[in-house]
Order: sequence, then C-alpha cells, then structure tokens
Amino acid sequence: MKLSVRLAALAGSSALVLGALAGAAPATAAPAGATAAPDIPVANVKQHLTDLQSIATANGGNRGHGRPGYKASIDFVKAKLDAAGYTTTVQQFTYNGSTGYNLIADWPGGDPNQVVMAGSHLDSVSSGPGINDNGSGSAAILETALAVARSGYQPSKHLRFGWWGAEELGLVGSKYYVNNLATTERAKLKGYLNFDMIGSPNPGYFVYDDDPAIEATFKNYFAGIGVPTEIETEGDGRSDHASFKNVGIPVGGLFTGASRVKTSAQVSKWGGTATAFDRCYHSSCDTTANINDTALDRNSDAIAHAIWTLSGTSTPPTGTVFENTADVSIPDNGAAVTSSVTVSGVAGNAPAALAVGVDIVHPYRGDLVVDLVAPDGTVYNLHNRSGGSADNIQQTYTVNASSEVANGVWKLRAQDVASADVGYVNGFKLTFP
Ligand code: DTR
Ligand code: CA
Ligand code: ZN
Ligand code: ZN
Repeated sequence: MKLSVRLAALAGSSALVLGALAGAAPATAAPAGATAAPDIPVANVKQHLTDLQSIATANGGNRGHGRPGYKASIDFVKAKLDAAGYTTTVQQFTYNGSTGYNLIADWPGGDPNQVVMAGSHLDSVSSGPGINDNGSGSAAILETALAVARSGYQPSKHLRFGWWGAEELGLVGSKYYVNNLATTERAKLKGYLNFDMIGSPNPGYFVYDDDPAIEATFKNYFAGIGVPTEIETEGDGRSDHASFKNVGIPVGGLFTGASRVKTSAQVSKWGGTATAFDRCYHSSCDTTANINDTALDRNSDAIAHAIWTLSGTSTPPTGTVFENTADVSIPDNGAAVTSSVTVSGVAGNAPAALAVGVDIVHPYRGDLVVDLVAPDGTVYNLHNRSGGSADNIQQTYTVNASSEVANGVWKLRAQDVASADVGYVNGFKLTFP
C-alpha cells in the first residue's frame, strides 16, 4: 500500500468572489489564477444544428411541443451529456394536452449551495425546424457543457445546464421548472444565463441588462474582442430568463435579434442590412441556412467565458495531501471495496470544499456507485451510475465536509453493481487547504 502525505507549495490561490452575483461589483476578466475558458469550436456547434435539422426533417419538419421532433431533440442532447459524465434528469409536464419535457444536466462537483445555471429552450414553433430559434442557443450551451467535461473543469461553484420545453407557448417549461424548485433550492441559484436566438443571419449583439455582474461579464468579453454591444430592449418576459427573474434569481443572457429591423446606425456598427435581424423568425425557413456563423461563434465563446468566470474557480487546491495509490480490484457486480487514507495533523473540521480526487479505471462508468465515507461513517455519494458506457472516473469532486472532524480514516468506497466490465481503484486523494 502506497500512502503519502504531501505539503504542496502554498501558492496563493485566488478565487473570484462575486458574492451572490446580484448587485456585486461588475465582474471583470477572469481572476488571477483562474483557468480561462477554452475556445468553443463553432464547427461542433454547427454539427449539433445539423443534427437538430435532421431530427426536424425526420419528424414532420419541426421540433415543436408535443411533436415527436421535440422528444427526439431531448433524447439527442441527453445522450451526449450522459456520455460526457453529466448527471441528467428529464422533467415531464403537460400542456395543451401534450407531454412536455425539460432536460436538466448537473456537472458533478462544486459548491452545491452556489449554483450557476445556463439554459435555452429546445422547442421550435410548429411551422419550422427552429434552428436559430432556438437550436442556436441549445447547441451553444450543449457544446459549452461538453467543453467543461473535455477540460475536466472543476469550478468552485456548481454548474447546471437546462433545456426547456414549450417556451414558444409561453415559457411553459421554464416556469414549470422554477415553480417546482423548492425555495431553498432557488436560493442556491446565484445566476441564470439565458440564450435564445444567438445566431441570427443579420445579427446584432445584444446583452440583457438585468444582473449587473452578469451583464458586465458579457460586455467585457465583447469589448475584449472589439465587438460593440447594445442592451437588449425587446422587453422583459420575452424568453425563459423571465421565469427565473420573477422569483428573484439574478439573470442575464445574449440575443442577436428576431423580426425587428436593424437600423442604419446598427448597420454602421455591426454590418449587415437594414432589414430584419432574422427574416425567418418563426418561419419554415429557419433552417441551418438561417445562421450567421460569426455571430454563433462569438456568442458561443462569450457563453464559455461567462460560465468559467461566473462559476469562479481557484487555482488547483494546494495544502496537505493524503493519498493512497494502491490498486484495489472492484469485483464485477459484486461487493463494495475501499481504499483508505488516514488523515492526521489537521486541526478541527474538514473544509466546506474538500477536494476528493478519484481515479478509477473501468470501461463502463455506469456500472459504478462511488462514495466518500468519513471517519464517523457518514457517506457522501460522489457518483451514482451516471455516464453509461463511458470509461473511467478520473476527476476531483468538491465535498462540503465541514461537519466532519478532519483527522481519522477516510475511505473511498466503490461498488460495481452491474455484470460485465470490471475495473479497479487506481488512486484516492484528499487535499486539505
Ligand atoms: N421570444 C423569443 C424570441 C425573442 C424575441 N425577443 C427576445 C428578447 C430576448 C430573448 C428572446 C427574444 C422566441 O420566440 O423564442
Ligand atoms: Ca469558438
Ligand atoms: Zn420563438
Ligand atoms: Zn426562442
């Protein structure tokens, strides 16, 4: 058994403290020590739009509430998130006699009491495929979520993504989600970012002027790439952010325009023509040909910037590390096994953001249930069979262990609960700040 205790160099760690976001000093660039957002490949976003177009084409030409094309869109997005390691939930509701669906995806880790959420409505109108309205927002946040997974990003706040049903019928899905969110859960939502139409063919660059910190985060991003922005003035209530704002949650978002006509002053500012921002708004011509790639790319990158900035991050945890790198085989569909570390010399209780490093090699992460067991026996579930056939669990979880005495024997408990596919614990690490 290889145990080690390391005192990493105590590098200064900085975390962006935005408070509750609302009313906080406007956020500026990512804080020193934070990881910068990756570029979002617009080709990937466009591929998602091509896939959504194919879904509409195969289902009567639309992805509207209550139509087969909408459920197929939900299944498409969910499958990609499950494979990437998200914990997904499909929420059902009924409207106009038809079943509607919201898709919620949580990125494991982060402070569960501080949630940053991004959302887009996934439904189209019944008259067309809805590629700009709102495949564009849905595809951009999907690719951002996949970029979070690819990079193994572990923000200090908890990240959540949502795809809403029946927005076109009156923000029905997002209202249902918020109305069914307990007050205590609403209080944890420190910001909701909405993206509805972000690839309009004759684009403007509009920023919602709701929460100052969120607004500044977006405006700073666009200023940094030399793109002027305007405040979105089509009025509140025009998309799903209204459902969150109505219960006091800080909101923000981006928009490239719908049926309104671009003024000559805006043409001078952004180029394009003095015609509608999107002449195919709510029409059958809202197809993959109805997208401005530059606007889609810029807005996708702005979304990633905001997610990384507002979810905050600190430099990788430093401090005292307790690690066990002995391999422990996990019997296929069998009893749980444990890897232990003995923590000593740490005064008081464990931190509210205890970094739990898990390294499990296994060809089918959906077979696994993984828990952290504190010295007094308290169980903190880290992974509960999500991820399907994806390989391995190799990530750092942030656990609020502040009610636990730090010193003692901590265990990583792993159990394979489905037959076929077998793996082993390769390492288990606790980092105390
Ligand atoms: N209601 C949205 C389109 C829309 C119109 N104005 C705004 C302002 C901000 C966001 C979205 C919109 C729809 O048709 O889905
Ligand atoms: Ca990009
Ligand atoms: Zn619409
Ligand atoms: Zn829309």
